[in-house]
Amino acid sequence: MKNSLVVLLAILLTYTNLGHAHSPVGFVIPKDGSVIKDAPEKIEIVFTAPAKLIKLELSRVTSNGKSTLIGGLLGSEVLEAIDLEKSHLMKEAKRHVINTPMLDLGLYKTTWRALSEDGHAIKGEFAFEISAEGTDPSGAVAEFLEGEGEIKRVRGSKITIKHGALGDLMPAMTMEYEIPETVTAIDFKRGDSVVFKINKDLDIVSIKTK
Ligand SMILES: [Cu+2]
Repeated sequence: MKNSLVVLLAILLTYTNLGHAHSPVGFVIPKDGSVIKDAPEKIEIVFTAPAKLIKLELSRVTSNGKSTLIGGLLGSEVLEAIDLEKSHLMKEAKRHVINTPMLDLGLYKTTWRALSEDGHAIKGEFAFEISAEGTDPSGAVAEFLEGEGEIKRVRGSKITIKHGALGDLMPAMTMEYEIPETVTAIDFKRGDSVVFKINKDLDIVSIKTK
């Protein structure tokens, strides 16, 4: 347990996002850095705008016997690839759900590459641990994510919101959302404080000014 936590920490220090402000990722499940008790049945990567996954690797991180914090930082961990179906690749979507085979206890690292709508290559990694002592949820805890924010821009049917953390999944960030048909864009303007709710496809299901 202690050893794997050290490795997990090392991985997190190495791979954690450098900042969330312009992150192409809304959230991942299991959450980066989470220690969960039950093996997840699927992995989810949810982008803030449609993107095509072009590569996804899930690996179990095993100790090479001399793994230390420094060893981890130098990348001396041994990776054992987990076979994943390939059907999720090359589909343009915000939300990507990938079924996982039965996963044993252990530390896992997910590495992905994707192409954004405008053709930019984006990539990222996240890690989680399945442990008998885990207490984090292995899936999403709620169907909707709620939060508060400030409107930065309204453009056609799109609205850019600088928001705080949404639920326990999405960190604070500024991102663009589609305004649902049931809401009139006219009702919103730059600078408005709003409370809103999104589903896991990152569609706004309700929004109102505070
Ligand atoms: Cu967001």
